Amino acid sequence: MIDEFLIFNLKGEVLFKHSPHRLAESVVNTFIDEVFVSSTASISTVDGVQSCNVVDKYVARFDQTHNPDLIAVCFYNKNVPAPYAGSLVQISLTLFKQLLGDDILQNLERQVGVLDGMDKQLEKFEQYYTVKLDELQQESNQDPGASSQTSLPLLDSSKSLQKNKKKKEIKKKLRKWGADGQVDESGDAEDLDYSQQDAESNSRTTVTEINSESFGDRDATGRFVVKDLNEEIDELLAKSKESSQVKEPFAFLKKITGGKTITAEDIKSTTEELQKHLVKKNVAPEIAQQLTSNVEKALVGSKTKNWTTVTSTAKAALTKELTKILTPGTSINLLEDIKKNPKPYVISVVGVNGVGKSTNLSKLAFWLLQNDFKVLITACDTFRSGAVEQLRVHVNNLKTASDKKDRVELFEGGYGGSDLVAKIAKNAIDYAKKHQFDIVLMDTAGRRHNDAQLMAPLASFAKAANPNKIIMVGEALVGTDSVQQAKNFNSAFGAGRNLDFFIISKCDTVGDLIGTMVNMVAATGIPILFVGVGQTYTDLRTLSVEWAVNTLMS
Ligand SMILES: Nc1nc2c(ncn2[C@@H]2O[C@H](COP(=O)(O)OP(=O)(O)OP(=O)(O)O)[C@@H](O)[C@H]2O)c(=O)[nH]1
Ligand SMILES: [Mg+2]
Repeated sequence: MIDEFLIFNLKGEVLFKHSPHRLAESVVNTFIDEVFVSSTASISTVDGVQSCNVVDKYVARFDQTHNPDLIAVCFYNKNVPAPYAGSLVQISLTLFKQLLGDDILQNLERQVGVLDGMDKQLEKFEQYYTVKLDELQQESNQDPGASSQTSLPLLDSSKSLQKNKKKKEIKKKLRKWGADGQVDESGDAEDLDYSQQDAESNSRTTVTEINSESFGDRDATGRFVVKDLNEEIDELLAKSKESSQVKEPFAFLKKITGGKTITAEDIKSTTEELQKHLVKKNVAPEIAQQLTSNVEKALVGSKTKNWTTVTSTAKAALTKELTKILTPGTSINLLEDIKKNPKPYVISVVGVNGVGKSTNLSKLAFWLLQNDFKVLITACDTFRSGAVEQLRVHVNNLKTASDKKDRVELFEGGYGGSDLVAKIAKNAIDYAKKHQFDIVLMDTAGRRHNDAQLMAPLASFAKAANPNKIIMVGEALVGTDSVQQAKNFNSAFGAGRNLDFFIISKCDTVGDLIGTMVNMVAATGIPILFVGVGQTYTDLRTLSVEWAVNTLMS
């Protein structure tokens, strides 16, 4: 049973496609790559038609023709063989060339679309293809042990020719249709009596299985007769047999291996479109520009696989680029790191005002409590009024929500300046050591990233608390400003100390406009630990890079 049949040209344009079963695009791409681009496929020739294995379970039977240069390929699953695939390829390619070849050459000369103005011929080809496929399938069913050779009418030995002629005669008598498109049985009762044939062939040649509209013409008396169709197909095939055959298989296909060398000009409009697309997704213009210029650098001068267009080549390269950026270069296994290090393990959370620092710190605490750690939450936001009380509420909630009353506590020292922050940080660590806390989570005050005076205390805080990890919370809503936010926070902790992770909060509020995460990671190279997806303690998720990239590219 075939999965897909294609006719395409050297530019990789698909001129005809029939997909009885869904075939993954990757199978076709692998075939193109291994046969025409890298030439790594192991190709054999069976009955004059090439054959190779593709992606474990598929077989491709393929053939080519000159003037115009066309390739036909048929894929089937090894486990469900289609012994007629080679014949289908050969016959269909011949018919396609006979019916459309001259017009394709004319269109090439006129430099218009390859199939422009050829609807009728295509329709006709489709009808013929359907007839032939049906015929080949029936023959194969009747004689499952038959090799592909036996199903090569006209192009093959006189023996198979005779055999097929006989079969065709039966069919010719069969397919007669009245003016109303119904089967015309007048005087044809004998023709339609299949009781003499074996039961199997009977079930396959029942006239009602044939759609009168799918092929053929009405004759002068208004009857819709398929035999004309078969005759025309035979004529076309015979005519083609007389014309010269391709002498050196694949000689002309070598053109395909050369591919198209992509120029800056080719790719410019595509990368501009991709840039606009990224900006619409909330990626900052400078990051979008940086990403697409990486795509340009990677592709200009390279050769396209002819199968793919410059646009899809560029899209694939951008997908790769985004995946590379969002995939953490270092381990983000925080639990493992906590276990490896001496207690208490200190984590501080920083970011601009209102982005969700305290909420996401509480989510982290909930997660750590689930992992049986004893957690001390420290109120190092000594600036904003109500910040300490807010954390107190969170700690009380966590005691109830986690059902681990004795495993989480608040350490607080009131309100005051940055000296107080450093003092609270040190005292909290001492307290944690004394009371065997595994982890100290330090909340900090929100601050504007472009206000040097507000940012300055972060360096002294980092020195006093010496956190194992500094996590910046950035909200997905922010957009373009996220680039500068990430850069400024990353460089706020003094020489030799950077951010360790991001938590991107409020991802539940932006739909597919998730460009902020790309901005922050691309600007700093710091990986994303979690994304926040709501306001409750369980609304924390690890980032699926695949999901994020698909969302950005969609
Ligand atoms: N929808 C949604 N809301 C969130 C998320 N994270 C935090 N919030 C909400 O954002 C608001 C601000 O959260 P906070 O945790 O107080 O933010 P903050 O950064 O600590 O604020 P300051 O301490 O004032 O700088 C609250 O209403 C939170 O419920 C999230 O992932 N999704
Ligand atoms: Mg806060």
